[in-house]
Amino acid sequence: MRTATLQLVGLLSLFAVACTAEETDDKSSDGGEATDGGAGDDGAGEGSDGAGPDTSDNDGDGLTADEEAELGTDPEDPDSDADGYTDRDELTEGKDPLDSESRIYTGGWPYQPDKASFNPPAAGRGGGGRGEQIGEWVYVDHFGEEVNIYDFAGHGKPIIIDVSAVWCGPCNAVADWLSGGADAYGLEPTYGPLRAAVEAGDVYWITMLTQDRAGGSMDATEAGRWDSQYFVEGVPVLAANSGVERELGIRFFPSFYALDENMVVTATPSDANMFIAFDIVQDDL
Ligand SMILES: [Ca+2]
Ligand SMILES: [Ca+2]
Ligand SMILES: [Ca+2]
Repeated sequence: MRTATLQLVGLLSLFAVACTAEETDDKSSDGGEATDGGAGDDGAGEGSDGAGPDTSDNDGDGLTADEEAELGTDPEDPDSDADGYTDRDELTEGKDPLDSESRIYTGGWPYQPDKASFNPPAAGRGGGGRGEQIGEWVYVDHFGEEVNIYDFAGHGKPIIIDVSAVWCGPCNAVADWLSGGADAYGLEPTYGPLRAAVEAGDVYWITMLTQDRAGGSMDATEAGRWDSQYFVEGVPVLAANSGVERELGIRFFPSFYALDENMVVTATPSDANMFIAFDIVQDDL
């Protein structure tokens, strides 16, 4: 990693002239309402005739054999429609476990049914510093759906949060590299393994765009433009506006944070090395 660090010194001089996160006083942040998933459906499977209730759960999806029989879902498959979400989780979120077009997130982001167990601080109340847990942010993604970032918790995977702005050239350059396009800053020789891990879904990467091309508020349409331009499978582009920017104390764009699966910050960028998060996550792969 020493050579990597040296290479970065060259990179950083490029970034030094880059983007300063202006303290725009943008009040339109759409602070997170904690969506804690609709009313749980634990409806007891109504008596199967004859032999008594079958409460077995062979596929471990949280539904009993009787419940699955009633629903028509597969008692031997936790995800009957193979859309990436378990039968039980789909029911909890009001989705159809027998229709792959009906899913918790159109984008296929991970889902955490027990967000409360992480005791997430309210959005904006996280410390944002190393060792501290970040707040429970809910932002609209490029599909126009609200995404709770605690859905990325508890899957045993590290998370990189990329706080960027549409107007920021270096942000675009890094996104271009991540999507397999041009590599203006020569990141690939050092961070190719990280990029591959993001592509493989072994590292969750969350792009949070805080400002649009003109420094104004983001929306789903703007996020969609970014996603089309820099598409990476499994990477949500969130219209984050300036809320998370304030919580994390961001001073420049792009700013990369590494989080562990408990949403505790393990790396923050510094003036000397904005890619510390990349190093921390990649060294652990
Ligand atoms: Ca099932
Ligand atoms: Ca499913
Ligand atoms: Ca479904």
